[in-house]
Amino acid sequence: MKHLLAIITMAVTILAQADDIYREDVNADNAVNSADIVSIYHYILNGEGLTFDAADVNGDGNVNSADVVSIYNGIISGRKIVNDFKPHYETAAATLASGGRLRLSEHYVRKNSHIHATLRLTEGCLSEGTVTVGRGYDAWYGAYLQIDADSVRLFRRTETEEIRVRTEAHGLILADSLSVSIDCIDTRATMTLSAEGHTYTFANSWNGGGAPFLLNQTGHPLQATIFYANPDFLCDIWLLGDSYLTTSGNRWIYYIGQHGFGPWLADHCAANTGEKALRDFKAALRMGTPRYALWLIGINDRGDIDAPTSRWLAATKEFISICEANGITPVLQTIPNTFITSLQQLKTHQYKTDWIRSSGYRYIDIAAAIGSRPDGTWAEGMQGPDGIHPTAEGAMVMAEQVLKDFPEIGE
Ligand SMILES: [Ca+2]
Ligand SMILES: [Ca+2]
Repeated sequence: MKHLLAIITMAVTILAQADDIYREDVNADNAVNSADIVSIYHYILNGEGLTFDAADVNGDGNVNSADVVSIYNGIISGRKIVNDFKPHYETAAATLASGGRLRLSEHYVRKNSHIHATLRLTEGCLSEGTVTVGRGYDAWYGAYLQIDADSVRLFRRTETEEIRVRTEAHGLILADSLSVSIDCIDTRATMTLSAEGHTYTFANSWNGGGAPFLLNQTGHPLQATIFYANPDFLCDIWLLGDSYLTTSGNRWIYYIGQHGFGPWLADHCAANTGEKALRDFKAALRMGTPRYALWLIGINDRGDIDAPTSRWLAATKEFISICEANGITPVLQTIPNTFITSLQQLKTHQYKTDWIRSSGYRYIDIAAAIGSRPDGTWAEGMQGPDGIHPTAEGAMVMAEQVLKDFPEIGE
């Protein structure tokens, strides 16, 4: 409270620009000031006066001191988040029959993902069966927790199989209710089970993507809710891509991250194609609107014969028209030719790259940066052993090109 009074005493008032409404303006009076801090404290203490989405200023799915800090930072720095009046979360609730599932939108935004599920249990239901909560059930990159009366098991999915990563005894008494939270920051998640006023928490590496879900396999009907939120939906920059966006030392995103740049939203999965990326972009747009959307897509689409492949081109054109209809600046990326070592096969994307270079839209010239050649090889030292991904040196060169062609990522 002392802190609150200090802030109020400062009485800093910054009037919002006439045409922008900011998320920090939680009480919607067109000013971001101490009154917003008072409003949010009132909501935290009493649960009244604001809607949940208005109070969750930073969009992480919780209303707490971090949102107060967001308002405070907005007042002090003058940098505020323009409100697009979208719900920055998704939720579903139902009484699930045994075998029933709650499922939210499929996308592959991973970092900063927050999943929260609640269950009303019936006597003994978890002695005979399980509930499963996570992302991507039956999908590549799925990761989820399967819970019974005694234990919680963490699974992840590869392209073809389900792998049990670890099993923990949770030590909770699961009688009336259970809540499950999975909070993923970057590539690690903290998992929390709560029941009867006790909690069990553990952390593990986490690369889960796909639709958030809850599955009832208890043999009994259960009341359940699932909630997904991600503060990255409020970012100005969205990156739509494939395995090139993995955070490892031979990917350009790693070197951009090393500079401390960001924040951005990254929606990516390995082998992503134009059609899948477009579908996920549409799902993500229900929860936010960026200023820039980067279309880093094409290397997994079919190779070109005498024109850009039609499905990639159709998806790319639709991506551009969605951007234009929503006031988003599209930024494209040229596609390196590859020589897939395992198949001894050239895959050329030259017509895609030519189309991008002459499209009139902004683009990042990755293909030029790494010296992509017509035979699928790249300049000396740039191409990794699989012929598709870069070496660390190639990734660094790509990062430099990204900063040159899209300097906004460093601002
Ligand atoms: Ca206000
Ligand atoms: Ca929040």
